[in-house]
Amino acid sequence: MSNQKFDELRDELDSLNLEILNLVNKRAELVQDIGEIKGKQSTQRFDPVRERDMLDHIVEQNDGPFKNATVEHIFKEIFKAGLEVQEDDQQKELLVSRKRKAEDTVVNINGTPFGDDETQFIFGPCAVESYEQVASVAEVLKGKGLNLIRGGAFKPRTSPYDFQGLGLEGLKILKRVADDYDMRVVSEIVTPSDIEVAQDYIDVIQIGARNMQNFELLKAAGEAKIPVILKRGMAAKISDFINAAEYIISKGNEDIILCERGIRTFESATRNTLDISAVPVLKQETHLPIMVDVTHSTGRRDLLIPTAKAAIAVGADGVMAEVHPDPAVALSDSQQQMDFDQFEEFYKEVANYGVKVK
Ligand SMILES: [Mn+2]
Repeated sequence: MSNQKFDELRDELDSLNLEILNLVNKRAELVQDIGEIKGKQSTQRFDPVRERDMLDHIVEQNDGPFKNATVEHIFKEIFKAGLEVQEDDQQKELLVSRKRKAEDTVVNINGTPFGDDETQFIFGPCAVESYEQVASVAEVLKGKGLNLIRGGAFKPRTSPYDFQGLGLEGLKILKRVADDYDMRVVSEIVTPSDIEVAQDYIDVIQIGARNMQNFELLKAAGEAKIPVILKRGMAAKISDFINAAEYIISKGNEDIILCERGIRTFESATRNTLDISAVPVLKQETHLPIMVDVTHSTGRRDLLIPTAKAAIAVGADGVMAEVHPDPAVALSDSQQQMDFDQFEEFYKEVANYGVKVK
């Protein structure tokens, strides 16, 4: 073969490559158009029957030299890349995403803004045990000018034999405390059908870590008229967490606060591993306010102050911690709740810690 012929063949190859590139991108554009139409009709994007038909049709026309299996393989990769383009587009479209809304969402909890320049705190006992118990905590918090209080009425516990909470009775106690002390109450709801009635008693619905992917509960919370604190599941990736929030917002409720509460890792020095970098990641990816639960992430009283400071330093909009008048006799999480003296010390250290990093 002459050198000239060799060069010609190479040139031809180069221009074929560009032709294929053009065609592949043209195909991707078509797939995007189809994806958009499908998105509007909310049809499933991946259609295996359609893909099989396309592959069969291509293989029928194959005259070689590639074997049918090779042709199938090549086209499967092209199809896959097309689907990925659709998914990227879909990602951009998430209602919770920064791409969709650049400015920070500030959640209004009955007059208390969450997500603006001020760091918010949510303290309170793990579980509602009695009016007197919650009221004594409210008294201390109110003395500090704090407006938000938490308390569990429905307690999803690891063991079915552990204290399961007072249920509706607990919500009624919270309501009384809220009225008597002019505070806003946060409490976990675990059953979709309880969401509606809960709104008569509480100001913020909490969805706990164990329910982060309880999709029926998320949808019900999305139809609620009050804000939602969504806690990260203990084995949930940040993308799972974001999608869980999307379930809520997709039903119309935009008042969502994300709560990092530690994830399960091999480390056993702390109850969970506080994923502190989740805060700035979530800040970048979403427009929602983010808080950190230092009690459940560490499970250790001696780590509450440094982790709360870390949370504020890294850009969290709020911190949650458990406070109980007498943790030793608490019906749940007795090891990790603060008593009033410890709370005093905690709040003194943390209340004015640094400036919120935006
Ligand atoms: Mn607890």
